[in-house]
Amino acid sequence: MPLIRAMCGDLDRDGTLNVLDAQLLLNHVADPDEYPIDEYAGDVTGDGKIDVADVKLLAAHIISPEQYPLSCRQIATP
Ligand SMILES: [Ca+2]
Repeated sequence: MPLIRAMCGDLDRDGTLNVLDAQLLLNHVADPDEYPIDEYAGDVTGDGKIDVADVKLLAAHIISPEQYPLSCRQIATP
């Protein structure tokens, strides 16, 4: 069975990007211990850390995907 990687920005892993994903990311930024997330999916700016910039980009992307593309880092596959 192949390993299924989280989709960039899809924090609730339901296969779509919507406001619930942005809410989860915001919750995580506010309290990382209480709201753990997939770090690959959450770092939508691709700078190696998850902060308010990721929340803003994800929210902008949900509204206008073509204008605000996500750029999660590529992770080397074994
Ligand atoms: Ca980031």
